[in-house]
Amino acid sequence: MAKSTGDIKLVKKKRLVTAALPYINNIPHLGHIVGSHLPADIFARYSRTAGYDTIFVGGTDENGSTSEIAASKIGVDLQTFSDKLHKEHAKIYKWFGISYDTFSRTSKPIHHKTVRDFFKQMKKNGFIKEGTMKVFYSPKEDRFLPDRYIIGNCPKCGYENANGDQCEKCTSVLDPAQLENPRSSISGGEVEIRNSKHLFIRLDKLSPKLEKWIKTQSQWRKQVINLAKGWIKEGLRPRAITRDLKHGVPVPLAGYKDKVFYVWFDAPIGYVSATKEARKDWKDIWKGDTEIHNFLGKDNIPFHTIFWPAMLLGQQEFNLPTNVIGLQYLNYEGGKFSKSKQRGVFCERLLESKLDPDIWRAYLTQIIPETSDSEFKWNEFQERINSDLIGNYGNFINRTLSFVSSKLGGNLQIQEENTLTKRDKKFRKDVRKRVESITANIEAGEIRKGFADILALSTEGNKYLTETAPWKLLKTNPKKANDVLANCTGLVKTLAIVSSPYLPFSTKKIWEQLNMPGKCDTPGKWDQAYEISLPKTHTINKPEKLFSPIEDKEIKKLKEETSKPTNLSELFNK
Ligand code: B3M
Ligand code: ZN
Repeated sequence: MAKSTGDIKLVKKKRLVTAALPYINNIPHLGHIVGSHLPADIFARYSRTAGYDTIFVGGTDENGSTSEIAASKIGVDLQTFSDKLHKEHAKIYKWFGISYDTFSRTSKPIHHKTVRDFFKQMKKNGFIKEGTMKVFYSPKEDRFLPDRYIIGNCPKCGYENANGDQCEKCTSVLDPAQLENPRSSISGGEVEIRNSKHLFIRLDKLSPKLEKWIKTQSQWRKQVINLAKGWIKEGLRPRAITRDLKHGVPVPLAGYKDKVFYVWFDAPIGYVSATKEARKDWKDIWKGDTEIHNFLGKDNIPFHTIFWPAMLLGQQEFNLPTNVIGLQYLNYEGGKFSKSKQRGVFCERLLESKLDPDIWRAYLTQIIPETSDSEFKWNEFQERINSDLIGNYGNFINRTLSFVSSKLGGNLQIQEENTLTKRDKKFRKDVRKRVESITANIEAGEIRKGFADILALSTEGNKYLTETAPWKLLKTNPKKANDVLANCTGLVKTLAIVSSPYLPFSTKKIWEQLNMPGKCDTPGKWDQAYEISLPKTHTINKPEKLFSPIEDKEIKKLKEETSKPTNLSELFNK
């Protein structure tokens, strides 16, 4: 369904984009940014510019054992802890330009109600049953130890610090009783097994439907679909959706006063609650003709390909995801990010650095762990920024606009069709093909490849500029010099549009320098990127350099500054 508003076409399809809701046990590091928020943001920005009616939601996951443990370690109540951490998260995502329509919280009443309603619907449909679960109990602490309160050896891969519900290393979803050598993660003390009454989701009953649905998901990345198929093949058993915890969403059922919902039951429903906050037409979004694109990290894949879709199939009202973009892990300089070892780039420090967020977005995009784990390296960061972003992309834009400004007084005439040379035609065709490829890559959630295409596009521009040498033509054939520079300026316009999802801050500046009306990321603008057209006669504004190269000494300083994470106790003056 295409609607035309002046020069802009709006494809009216609704598209809901989500980034996994981060736990707030800590302040995020770069791994969290590249592992969901940034790729989701690029996809959402693209979707808006391409004319989709886009809703981009996220929020903090504040329930469950993770936050409870973190707050109690510092000695503050969960509410105080969450209020502060939520603000820290929101501030960081804003700095990076993550364009959430709503960045919500799972502690909000609207979320609690959405979870209650969702549960009741699933129960009514016959997909919830009561049963007993073997859970760990600590006699010393006189409490049950669900999920992250318990650690032990993973029965699948042997990892020694697997949580009660999942092994972070191999991503296997576990039942606590499967852990070998279980111990309390708080006291390290002995634990015993007790039976506790809980509610279960009938994954066994939902499995055939789920399998059928998974088999039709050809758009999912291979790793994601293979993992999902593997779990189905292993056989799905009912899984507990309640926990013996104090904090979380209360269970609306007699006999469950001391329990709350399992965090992985309530958190994905957060996508619905956040949509409710963002839009009045939320029902339409969840029940109507909407595409849903979920971006998330490796350990979240089982929950987004099995657990959450099964919940949706059991609830029988809301849409299932269109694409589950599961990402791998980001490492830091040959190892893991580690707060205690001060290994990593800790985001709160970036906000204090004077560097342009787009520089970070540009490098981080190039290391999004799309198909395998990837690595942040300082020397590569410097190299990529100086050579790709500045030497290639920025240089083409600045070279073109400076030339137009200094040699043509900023004035251009668009090239007439009948004067196009073979080279000009090839240039136009190459640009069109590249933009098609950028579009296809982003559509498929291949964000990194889309950026590689953008760099290839400016390489194309630099080549055309060098081969046609307008600086020579100015003396011999000024008309042709104008034509070449008009084509290059047209490409600058195309570049501004197609790179606006990646570099939202710099492309605004490019658009101003180009002196183009409106914004480069207006909904529906994307279609104008395919042709390098400009108004018939056009005058640009004064060009300015977009980025400055990063020097060795700056890298050294940045590395020092950003590797010092905030101590959470200090944040609370403890
Ligand atoms: N909070 C896990 C994480 O932060 C979890 C994601 C929920 S998405 C619905 O990695
Ligand atoms: Zn494991």
